[in-house]
Amino acid sequence: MSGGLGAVFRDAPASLVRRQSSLERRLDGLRTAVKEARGRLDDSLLDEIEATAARADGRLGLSGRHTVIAIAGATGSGKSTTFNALAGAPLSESSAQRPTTAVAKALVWGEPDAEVRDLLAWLGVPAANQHFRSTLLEAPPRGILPEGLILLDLPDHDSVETAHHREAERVIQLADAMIWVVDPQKYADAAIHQRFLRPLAGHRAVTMVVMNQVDTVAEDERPGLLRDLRKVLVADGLRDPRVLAISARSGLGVDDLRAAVRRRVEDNQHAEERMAADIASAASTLDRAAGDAPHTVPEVWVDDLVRRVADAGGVPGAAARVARADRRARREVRVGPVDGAAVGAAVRSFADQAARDLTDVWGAPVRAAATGRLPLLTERLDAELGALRPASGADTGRGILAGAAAAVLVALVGAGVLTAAGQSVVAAALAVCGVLAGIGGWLGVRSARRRTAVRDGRALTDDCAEVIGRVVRVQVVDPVQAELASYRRFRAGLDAAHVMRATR
Ligand SMILES: Nc1nc2c(ncn2[C@@H]2O[C@H](COP(=O)(O)OP(=O)(O)OP(=O)(O)O)[C@@H](O)[C@H]2O)c(=O)[nH]1
Ligand SMILES: [Mg+2]
Repeated sequence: MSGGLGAVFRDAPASLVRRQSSLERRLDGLRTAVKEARGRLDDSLLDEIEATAARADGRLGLSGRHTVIAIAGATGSGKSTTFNALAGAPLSESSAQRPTTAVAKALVWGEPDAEVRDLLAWLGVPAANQHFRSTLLEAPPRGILPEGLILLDLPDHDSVETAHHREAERVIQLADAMIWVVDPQKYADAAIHQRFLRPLAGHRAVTMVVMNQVDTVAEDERPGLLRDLRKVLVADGLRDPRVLAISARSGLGVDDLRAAVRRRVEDNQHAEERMAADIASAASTLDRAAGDAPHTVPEVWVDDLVRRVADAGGVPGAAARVARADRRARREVRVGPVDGAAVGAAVRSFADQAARDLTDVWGAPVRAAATGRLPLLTERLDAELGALRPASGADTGRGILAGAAAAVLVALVGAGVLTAAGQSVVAAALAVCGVLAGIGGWLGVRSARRRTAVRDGRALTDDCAEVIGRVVRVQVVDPVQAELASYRRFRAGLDAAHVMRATR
């Protein structure tokens, strides 16, 4: 967390709400992402993330002067004994019977004002389980714990009592920071690692791990034990885990734990850090669930789709027939009907491109957007392409033909006159010129007609491309673009939710 925010935190009034505008922006981003993901990603996943956002929202509106630290762990690890040792008073029943603690207990190092009562109510700690330093019968020295600490003793997360798990899990989600208590026998048990420490690996800043009951282990075995615990925590994904060894029963290491708690409470950033870690983890979950998508459909993909649909409609063949046909026959050339299977294949490969880097869940609506109107697409294509009539351009050869005919006529008449005048050699030459003019004219006419036919063929190709482009845009590309626009808003939301990651 940035130093700036930390400074603001210390100087500001009690409520977190106004100071945490950056967290609020991140929360807004997360909510936007969830909104866009509705109907696309799994509902239960989105519900969970909404609940995370709601919890952060709830905490933001409550006391920023207090830091809630929950003591969590397996049954019998010594949570209640640790709680009592920290408090310097036997507040929570600890026992050899398992499990003992059923409902969270709170010790507040401060006055029972309205603000703290609101926070305790939000945490769901019943009034009977709320203890305040000033109201303890044997008030311990004021300075043993930091002002503003709310220490919670939780039920276990692993006993036969499911009500205990639920209570522990509920409060673990709300606390600003956690002290995980493990013991030398059960510290490697799967439950705590799989269900809590691994999913909370991103919450390192608000996680302390305590190896309790070290009095039961020979002194020379303790370093090896702690090394092994650290190894297990690293395997959980916790970077450079900090581990404290204590004996809550004998008091060994309890002062160190108190000092660690004091540093964290005086730092006064745990509420923010917890929320930031929750938001970052939720955003990463959404990230993984969605995958990546292009922000828009590139035009080359559309061009490619249009080309493939044109092939499926037999457009190149029709254009070639027009280019070969005479003027009357050109009018008879028809385009389509399209080959539905080939159109389907073209649309599917277009969809595959758009959904290539998305996960299956988010890819499915993108694909559905592309293929959802296939029957309508072929119907529209058949109707519009079928209605197209190839142009049959006027023969530009007419002028040439008239000119050539006039030249032949003049040559022949001239040749006749010259023959009559006894100029037979010149007359023959003129006649040859006339014949050549005739041949030239005929060739000119032929090539002009061919050019017109080729141009009409190209015009047909263009007309078809225009029709196909328009129909394909409405029936395929636009629905995909709408999906991608939603993805864009989702991504922007995630980016906003992630925004402080770089500074952490
Ligand atoms: N030897 C030894 N025993 C301890 C220590 N801490 C706790 N115990 C004992 O372990 C047993 C369980 O302690 P609790 O504090 O009740 O354990 P807990 O984690 O609160 O258990 P639940 O409330 O059932 O979840 C008790 O008999 C304690 O006296 C310790 O540091 N050393
Ligand atoms: Mg207990």
